[in-house]
Amino acid sequence: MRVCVLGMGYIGFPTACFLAKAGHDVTGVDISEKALERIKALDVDAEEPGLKALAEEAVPQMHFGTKPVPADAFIIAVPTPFDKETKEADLSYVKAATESLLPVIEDGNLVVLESTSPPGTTRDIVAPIVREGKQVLVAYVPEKVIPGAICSEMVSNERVVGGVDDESTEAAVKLYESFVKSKIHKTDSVVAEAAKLMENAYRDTNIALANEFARIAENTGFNVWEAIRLANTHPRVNVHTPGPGVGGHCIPIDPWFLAESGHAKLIPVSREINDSMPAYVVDLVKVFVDKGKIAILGATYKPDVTDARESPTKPLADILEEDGFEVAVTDPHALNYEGNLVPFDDAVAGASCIILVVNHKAYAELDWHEIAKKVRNHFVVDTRNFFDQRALIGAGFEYSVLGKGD
Ligand code: SAJ
Repeated sequence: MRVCVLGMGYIGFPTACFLAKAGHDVTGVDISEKALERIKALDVDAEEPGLKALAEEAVPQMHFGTKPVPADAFIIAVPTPFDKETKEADLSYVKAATESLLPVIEDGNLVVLESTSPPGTTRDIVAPIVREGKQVLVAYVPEKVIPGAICSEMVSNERVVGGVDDESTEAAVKLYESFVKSKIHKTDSVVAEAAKLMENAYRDTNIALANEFARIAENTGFNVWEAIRLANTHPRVNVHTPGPGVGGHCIPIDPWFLAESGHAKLIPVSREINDSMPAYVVDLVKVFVDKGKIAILGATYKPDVTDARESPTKPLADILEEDGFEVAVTDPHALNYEGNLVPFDDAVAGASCIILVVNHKAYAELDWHEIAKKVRNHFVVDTRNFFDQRALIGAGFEYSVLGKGD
């Protein structure tokens, strides 16, 4: 089958590669020439497990261009940013990508939207554009992969396929069956869109609950980590993990696409709780010091990835600076952090307090005796319950752990 994938980002590119590996004739389309040049040069995220090898195998078999070419199936995997003012999805990329198909689309073609979108987008926005005077099949197939395991999850995760009609669903299932090795669930496009958003809203509200438990624990005098561990031994309980806030370009944003309906109460409150965590971490720092230099370890939105989008590190650094602290942020992996990054040794030199924001594997091996010689004051705030407390105490540090009130 000839497949044209629009958007060579973190979903579109590996999807195109897997389709090419499955034997399809694939064209990768992106409006950015630069992005295409990087892909053709196999300059892909080397820290994403398996991506480089996948690219090496698939890219030589693929075609690339800045405009769609005639194909049997089109997959749209472009960003759906979020308007921070209105808290609504910005569908301009989805609309532009859909409209860019008009010069090449033909009767019998399949158009699949993968971009995370508010319920109704495929039926009410994508389908009317491509079906104008044409018999086109249209479906929504949400992406499910987690950064850090994109290449394995793209093949092994169960998928939901929702057509705007049954014929569209069947056509999309056939396409995805060619590379997905797991169960494919059939539904309609609106249910598929809603289910995707519910997955991330579930995670966000659950993390908000964990963060609320952490605050209760600190003020009541118990250890939330131990309490969550024990609560989760119940067969029907899965409390998530507290932390300094929720980052990434999915979980802090997608829940708003459901709240757009105007019928959400819990979702906005959960967002507010999670967004308030950086300020809460600043309060933990102030128990130790009220001025001086603060070293922040970690700028990415989660451990051992390069992506720093929406990471809680930036708001945390901003609040500390507004409060008169000097801030130095360090990270061994971050590629797109909005602020300044410095090497680890520079960050801790002269620091009055060290905050762990991201529990990168590299931070498990820190030599606290060496760090103790470089800092000004021996204080640590661990927001991930990650550090070996005996090592910290042994090196003369005082520390607090978010959620440990015992
Ligand atoms: N976090 C916590 N506590 C937890 C779990 C996560 O504070 O217990 C924080 C992390 O530190 C991070 C943020 O939440 O800052 C988000 O991380 P994540 O690992 O939960 O999720 P993402 O954004 O990397 O990927 C999610 C995934 N969705 C679900 O697990 C339901 C992924 O499968 C989706 O494809 C992706 O969103 C997406 O693109 O929608």
